[in-house]
Amino acid sequence: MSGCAASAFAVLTPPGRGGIAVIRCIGPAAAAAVAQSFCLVRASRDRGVAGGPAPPASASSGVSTSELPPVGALVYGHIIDAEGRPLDEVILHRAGAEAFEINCHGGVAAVKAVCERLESLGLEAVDADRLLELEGATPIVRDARHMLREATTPWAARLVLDQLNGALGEALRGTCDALAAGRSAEAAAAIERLLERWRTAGRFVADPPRIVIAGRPNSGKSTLFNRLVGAERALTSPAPGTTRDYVEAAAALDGVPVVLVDTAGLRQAEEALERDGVARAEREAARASIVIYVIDVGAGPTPEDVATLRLLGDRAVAVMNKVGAAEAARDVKASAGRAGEPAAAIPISALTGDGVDGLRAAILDRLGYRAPALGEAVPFTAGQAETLRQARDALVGGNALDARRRLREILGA
Ligand SMILES: Nc1nc2c(ncn2[C@@H]2O[C@H](COP(=O)(O)OP(=O)(O)O)[C@@H](O)[C@H]2O)c(=O)[nH]1
Ligand SMILES: [Mg+2]
Repeated sequence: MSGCAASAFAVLTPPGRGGIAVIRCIGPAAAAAVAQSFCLVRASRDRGVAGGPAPPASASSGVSTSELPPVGALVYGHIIDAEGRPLDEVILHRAGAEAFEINCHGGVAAVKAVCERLESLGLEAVDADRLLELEGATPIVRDARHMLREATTPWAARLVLDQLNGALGEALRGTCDALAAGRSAEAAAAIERLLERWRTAGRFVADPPRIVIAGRPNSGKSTLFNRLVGAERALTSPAPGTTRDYVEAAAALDGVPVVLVDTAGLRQAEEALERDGVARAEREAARASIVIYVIDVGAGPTPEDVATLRLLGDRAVAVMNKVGAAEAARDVKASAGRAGEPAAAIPISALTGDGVDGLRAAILDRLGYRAPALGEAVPFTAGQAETLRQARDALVGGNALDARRRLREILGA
């Protein structure tokens, strides 16, 4: 950490109840505040994990800053109030000369007690993002840490971790150097490559695409939804029209986070009960990145199915559901016809899962996804992408200086 003027702390763990909460304290006043509120508890042989007698809860008076653990060390003790009474038992980690992490119990009351004590000793309470800012973290590091807290799949976490470890920063610095040396063509190609990585991968981390499953009642939408989500989430029934509303769930396709939406049939509602659901289905389809349109192979595509698929155009991925194992195993590419036509429908069985891997691949393909290589530079926020586009436009306009300024903005340089 490069020393920062303000002294502050933030709870790094999410709000609510948990086993452990981590409170990070930084700044020139952090050591004094931690020393005043911390009381070292000597390890006792009597006190196992099972909970032997607690060390005497007699009043104590904190430690001097010279008694604080060295950088990198962890010590066990208590956070104490102004009278020296224990507020919680903690593991104190000295993360840097002016950085401490208090690992206390994750209960709401324990966290509140420790935070109030730190505030009373002059440390400012801030949120985790602000704390990183105070510590002088670059915008990429701040965004990456934020995204790592939000990431819902290991794929997304790994992609962001690569950027936290410097992949994006290195690519941007290389591009800045190229611009400074007058190698504009090289820089333009590098910016294009980064924008391409945003479109094909990074944007899915920032904003998981919505995938709506539509089709006539009883075609197998809810069964497919459950299979793709990997859990029994939506209600399925042999009676048409069981899903009267829509259900959505966070899911992953080969690790790429998506939001799946199961709907009532997209069709002229005859039953009043289904009418609301159908209207919602139409609204949902309008908001979707992709619509998986399910056709029951037994019923075959109706004129209405054909019309709906035409309307959805490129956004539709048609599937022919309830096919036998032999048909589903056929190469997806073997089916002829234009995208969005029933003839191009991907044969699957939502019930057995046959053909569903092919469907996953087809969806990712339609979304324009391409798996990034390990350690590859990938912009992962809409803000980074926007600034890259501005840099590209500046370069197209012959303003290399402005382009470089934009790139340095992402770097925080
Ligand atoms: N044989 C067979 N039946 C299926 C398949 N997919 C769904 N079904 C059945 O079709 C019926 C309707 O399914 P459901 O998912 O509720 O359809 P929805 O109305 O479109 O949501 C249920 O009895 C399912 O078990 C499949 O691939 N093969
Ligand atoms: Mg249903």
